[in-house]
Amino acid sequence: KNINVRNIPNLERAKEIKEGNKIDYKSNLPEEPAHPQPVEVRHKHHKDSDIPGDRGHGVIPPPRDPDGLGEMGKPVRLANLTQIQQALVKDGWDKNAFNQYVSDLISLHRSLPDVRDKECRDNTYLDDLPQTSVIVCFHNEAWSVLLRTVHSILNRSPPHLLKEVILVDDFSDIPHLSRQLEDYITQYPKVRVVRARRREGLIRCRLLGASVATAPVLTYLDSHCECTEGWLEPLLDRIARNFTTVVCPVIDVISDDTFEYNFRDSSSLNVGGFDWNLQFNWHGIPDSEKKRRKHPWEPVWSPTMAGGLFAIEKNFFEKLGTYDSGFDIWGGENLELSFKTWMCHGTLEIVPCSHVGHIFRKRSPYKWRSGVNVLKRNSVRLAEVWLDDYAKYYYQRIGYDLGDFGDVSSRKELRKQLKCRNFDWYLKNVYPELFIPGEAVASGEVRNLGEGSIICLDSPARRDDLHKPVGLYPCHGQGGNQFWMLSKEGEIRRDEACLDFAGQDVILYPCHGSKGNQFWNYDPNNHSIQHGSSRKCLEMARNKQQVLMRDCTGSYLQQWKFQNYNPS
Ligand code: UD2
Ligand code: MN
Repeated sequence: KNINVRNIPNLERAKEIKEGNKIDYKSNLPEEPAHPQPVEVRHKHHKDSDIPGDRGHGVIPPPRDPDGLGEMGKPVRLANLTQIQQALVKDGWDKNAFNQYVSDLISLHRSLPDVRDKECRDNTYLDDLPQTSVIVCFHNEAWSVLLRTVHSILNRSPPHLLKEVILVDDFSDIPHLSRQLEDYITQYPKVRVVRARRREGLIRCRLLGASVATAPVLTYLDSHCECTEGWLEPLLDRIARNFTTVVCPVIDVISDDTFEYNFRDSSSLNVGGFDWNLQFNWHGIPDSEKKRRKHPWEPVWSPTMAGGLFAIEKNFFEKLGTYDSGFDIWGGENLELSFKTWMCHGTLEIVPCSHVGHIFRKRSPYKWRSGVNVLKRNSVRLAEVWLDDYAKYYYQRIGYDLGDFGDVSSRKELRKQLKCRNFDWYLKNVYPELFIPGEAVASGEVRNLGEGSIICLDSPARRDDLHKPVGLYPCHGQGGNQFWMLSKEGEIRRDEACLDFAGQDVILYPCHGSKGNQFWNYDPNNHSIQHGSSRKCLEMARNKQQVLMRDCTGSYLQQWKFQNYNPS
């Protein structure tokens, strides 16, 4: 077997690999809290060879109409709906946060375009790729969306590489997902349903799936995905070459409204990052990565993963301590696995030859636990265990209110046993692009100094809509939209977004690092904030809502104070 030794941290490990690649990772692991026992649904057993259709995985699908709605990933736009239909459309949106009515009109076996770069079709992969168990967790997923996920896996995975599809039901309470689902999948011997006995949340659900999986590689997908041709082989190939590589497909966008399949070509690929709210985000491939790779279709190193779609060698996942099972419902687990992978001697990659579509929703349609801020609790656990001293930047964002985050001692122990590198190493080597708040010259709110003024610089803009002008709002002392950082380079930043003035409004714009419209000079003596290229000064409008850019006058309307100012 062709093993790439680039990532092997020490001799001992290299020796273990030589001796047959069989490492008993489990024996050095701390005890995990017990996972609830799954209830498994069994079905009649067929031999694989008995079953035609769906690429040898089950019954022959009904003939597909090549001009049918949504075929080839085309958008479905409905017009002239009756009132009843309109009510159904609304109901579908309410229940799922996507247009279920449209999904129900599209074949469960619909065709998709082959979106890969041409080179990907010609690539050859290792002959002896490992098999995989595909694990799909769902909670109250729409029938057509869930089953289209399943059929896209069956249809577009080479039969010899797909060991099984494990559907893990996270205690859904809509009827079609019980008996009807069991009856339906008896036609497909590779598909198994496992049910959680109480609401576990997606993280423990994924662990439940892993605990019953039988293939050496685990592949996780969300329950509203569609796999495209050739998605699986390039993922397994990377793991076969180096079992410490964790791989993600390119995540294409299935429209939540029309179900159009929109793909990203490898020239506009993004990698994953995060900000100090510990929120995942996407950004362009850094120059160092562009240089390291010879072709756009080659795997690209990514500091983090989005979380839902990835493949990992099962033993390596276990070695890394899987997920922190103290994480509830949703969130944080993607960063945990990303940090661990890099810090504990693995590699995280996005594989441009592998494309899987996902329905991105604008809100979460299901119930969360009431009375607890689940995401914050998960993030605090993450910060406590993996961020070392850098945890303070996250704590600053949540007002140092850590809340009850439970016991993390076994996770800290795990990190110690694995001899993982520290977070400082990770930031310097894996994610040097990230702005470190401690390097800011000034931070906090930016308050106007006019007499009796309690007005602060404020921007509600989010990463995906940065174009709203930056404005003013009564100071609230909560950070958030009023939290700013002045960098040594003269940027006024909110994480990766920078205050930018191009002659019109003052807006937030992705930081580009080349000064120009993003260069500001703060003078702590006369309290002016002067813009570099235009030489104008930031001014409070008399309505105390907008900011203006005017010739510098020294007027109190142009006087500002950063909450913390510590030049070094
Ligand atoms: C993203 C990830 C998702 C997960 C999450 C952070 C992608 C494309 N998606 O959010 O996989 O990493 O970030 O935690 O990378 N589910 C359950 N039980 C629950 C809640 C959810 O089984 O209590 C299932 C749900 O049906 C879905 C999956 O978990 O299949 C992910 O949930 P989501 O689709 O709401 O998350 P998403 O895509 O917004
Ligand atoms: Mn999802």
